[in-house]
Parts: sequence; C-alpha cells; structure tokens
Amino acid sequence: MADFMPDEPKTWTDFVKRAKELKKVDVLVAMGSISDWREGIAGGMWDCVRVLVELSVTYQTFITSAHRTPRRVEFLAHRANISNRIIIAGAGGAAHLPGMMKAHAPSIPVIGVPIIGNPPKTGLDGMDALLSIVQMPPGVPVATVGMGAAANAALLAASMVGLYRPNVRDALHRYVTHQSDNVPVAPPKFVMPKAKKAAGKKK
Ligand code: AIR
Repeated sequence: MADFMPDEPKTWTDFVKRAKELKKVDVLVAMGSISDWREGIAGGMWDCVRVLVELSVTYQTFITSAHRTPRRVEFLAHRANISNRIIIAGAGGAAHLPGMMKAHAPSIPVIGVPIIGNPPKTGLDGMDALLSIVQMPPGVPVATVGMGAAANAALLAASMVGLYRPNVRDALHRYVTHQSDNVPVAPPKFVMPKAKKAAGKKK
C-alpha cells in the first residue's frame, strides 16, 4: 500500500507563488473553505476584508483547511511568522485552523473567527467553532472574536497595525468616530398607545 500525504499536487505551485506575496501586506486572512467567504453577508470572511479595505490595511487571502490542506497551513503560518505579519483565520465546525496556525506561528498575533454556517452545517449554530477556537491550551493563545464577528477581527488587526502605521490609526479613529456619531442620544419619545375602547368611541 502506498504511503500517502495530502500534498495537493494541482494547487501547490499557485499557492506557493501567492504565499510569497505575503511579505508585501500587513495581514494574512485565511479561511477553512470557500463557503466561509460568503460575499455580501455580514459574518462571512468577506466582511473582514471589507473592513480591512475601509481602514487601509493591506491583506492577502487564502483558503486553507487544517484538515484538508494541512501542508498549506504549515507553510503559510511559517511564512507569516518569519515576515512578522498578523494572521486572521476563520473556520466553522471543528475549527482547528486558527489554533494550528498559531502552533506554526508562535511569535505573531493570531485572531480566530468562529464561522456560523449558512445554512448551518453541523446543527450547533457556530458553538462548535467558537469552542474549538477559544479553548486553546495554556501557552498557545488565539485571540477569539464572537461568532460571525469577522468585522471585529479586522478592527482588532487594524488596531495592531495602527501601532506602527499612522494612516491606519487615523482611519480607525474615523471609523470609531463615525460609529459613535450614529448612536442616537435616546430612543423616540414614548407615546402611550390609546386604549382600544377610547379609540373605538364615537364622538
Ligand atoms: N472546515 C474545513 N476544514 C476544516 C474545517 N473545520 C470548515 C470550514 C467550513 C466548514 O468546515 O471552515 O466552515 C464547512 O466546509 P465546506 O467546505 O464543506 O463548506
């Protein structure tokens, strides 16, 4: 029987080429499946990239699964580690991607996004992904955002990049100010609904 390693012969060359570009950007955005991208839907990894762009944070996206493409995970995390990049990793179900990336990239921050499947695939509504990401063993920290909070992962990464890139810090400041400005001071004035009887009374 032949020994077997999932070495992805068809995609490996393209993947390595893209991975080498990583040194030119601030953040590596990884997701466990194309189904985690969810274009146009809040909570998908698309939403994370939308906020990174808004804040002028540069990024490179990758699809890589802890279980389906383990060699890609190792390669990418190692490259991010030696290039001092931040990793954002989103996955659903048994979401081992952020933890595995951290295992291979111990010197850099890894932010995990628990993905809620749409439609939910596991019947656990994202709780499985949340616990898989947040419950890391002591010594292997992954910063975990809420279920489907891909945009928060981008904001957290931007606040790290902003420590050394003033334009990102300024963009984050504008984002937060705009957010505050859009919170109303109070709800509308309460008006007691007229009693049904009174409303039905003839004059
Ligand atoms: N996944 C893929 N490899 C390992 C894990 N945990 C996750 C993906 C996706 C879910 O499994 O991150 O959220 C379902 O993947 P798919 O490709 O079947 O849609």
